[in-house]
Parts: sequence; structure tokens; C-alpha cells
Amino acid sequence: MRLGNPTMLASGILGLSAESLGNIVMAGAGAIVTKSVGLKPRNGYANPTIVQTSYGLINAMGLPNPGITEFVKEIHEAKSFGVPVIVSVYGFSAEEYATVAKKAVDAGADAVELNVSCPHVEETGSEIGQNPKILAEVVRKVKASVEKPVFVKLSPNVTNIAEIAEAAAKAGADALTAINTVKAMAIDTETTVPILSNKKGGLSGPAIKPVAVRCVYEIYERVKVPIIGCGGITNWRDAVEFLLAGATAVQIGTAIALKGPNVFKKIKRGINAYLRRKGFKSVNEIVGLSHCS
Ligand code: RRO
Repeated sequence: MRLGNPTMLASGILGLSAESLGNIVMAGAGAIVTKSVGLKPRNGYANPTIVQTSYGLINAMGLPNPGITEFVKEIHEAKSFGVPVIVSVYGFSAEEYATVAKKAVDAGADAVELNVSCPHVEETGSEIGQNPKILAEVVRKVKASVEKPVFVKLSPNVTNIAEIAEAAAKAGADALTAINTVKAMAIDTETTVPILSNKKGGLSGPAIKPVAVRCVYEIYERVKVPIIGCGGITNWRDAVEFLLAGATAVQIGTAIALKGPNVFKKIKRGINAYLRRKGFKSVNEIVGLSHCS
């Protein structure tokens, strides 16, 4: 898959309607990843589903989505924006992941990103992505059912992310996205109870950037498949840090909520200016460069 620039919209932010995806493409994203879609519609959790902290957001949306059959319309429409459309997929079994992935690809998805890392929905997400055997089974089943690239989005909530990355790569993953949100919670000191209706959720934004950079660095040392860096990128310097750690592209999510969609253009221009200033001809020249020292 070729990208016009190395920035992509991360899954989960503005990714449920084609209209919002179109706005992100206008703002300069080189590719878009949709919100995670499953076989059947889900309402998600009751409010509050998001808490803003000084360092980032904690969410427990609970996988709200219209189901793949309904979502096919949005995929068709999103295809008209002229950038690759990557459909984020989840399931409650390997078969379900494969079925949803096939429907997404049949509808025109340029790739699927398997969400095996949602930190707070039982029997899917990180319950799959924390177990190398189950993860490998999911990846193999999806690879057998689609002819497009299969990305796997990994959870940071594991002891050894490189080991999980290796299991996904051996099972045939074409790229690894690192990372999903970090398990977190917030408690209201006045009411004395957890703020999110689900109590626990996933932390995103600037607070998790150093965790994400470390994860990308560790994965790069272990596996040879392309890595897509994700976690707390809000400016070009953050993006360059991920490229140096070993990512070939980056995903941006929470920064859109914090700074607006123009963050894509700014990051794209900033990366280009950095490459020129340092005498590099392309992004590829700096991917993994920090490992050379
Ligand atoms: O919908 C969510 O609550 C959610 C998902 Br699917 C995910 O992968 N990561 C996250 O932080 N929230």
C-alpha cells in the first residue's frame, strides 16, 4: 500500500461516518482507519464514556458501531476520497473476525486492521491480543479469508509486546500498529466513585507517547514487518520520534480532539522540513535510524 504521506487517522476518532472521514482527508491524512466494526450492531456503554485529564483522554466507549452490514455504505462512500481506507475489525471469535474482514474487503476496504487490543470489552480486543496462540489463530483465519493487507493493532497492556508482535507476524500479519490505549481509570473525589460508567477505560494522548515509542522500538528489534506508530502524537517532532524508533507511518487520533484536524497538515509539513534540514531524501531513510547508534 502506498501513502501520499506517512500520517493516518487512528481508529476510533471520527471514524464512524464517511462525512467525518472526508474531513480528515481534506485536512491532509494520507490514509484513514475507521472505528472498529463487528458482525452485529452494538450500542456501547452508557455515559460518561470519556474523561479528559491533564495528560490525555480516558475512554470506555464500549465498541459502539452499526455492524458491518450497515457500515458497508460508509466504506463505499469513503472510497471516493482518494486515500486508502482501512477498516478496523473486531470479533468474538476467529471466525467472526474473518467474516467481518471479508465483508469489509468486499465493500472496498484497501486493508483491514484487526483490533485485538481494546482494553475494556470482554471476550474480544486485548483478551485476544494478550494470548499469542489465540492471536495467531485470528490472524491466520483472516489472512485466509481476504486478499488485502492485514494490519494487527497491538495492546501495550502486556508483559512483552515484541513476543505478541512476533506471533502476529509469523501468522502472516502484513503490518503491526502499536499501540492501542493504556488501561486506566479516574475517580471523582467529590462523589468518591469512578467517573466512567464502565469504571475502567483506555488512556490516549501525550501521556502514552513514551510508552508507545518504547513499544515500537522493541517490536522493530524483533520483527521485520512494517510498524505503524500510534499513541500521543500531537506534533511533527513526536511523529519523527516514532519513525526513528522504527515506524514507517504514524496514526493520529487524540490530537484531533485536542488541536483540530489541521494537525495532519502541520505534522506532514514538519516532517518534510525536518528531512530537508537534515539532508534526508525520504521518510524511509530515517525509519529505525535510532537503532544504528
Ligand atoms: O470502543 C472503545 O471503547 C475502544 C476501543 Br474498540 C479500543 O480499541 N480502544 C479504546 O481505547 N476504546
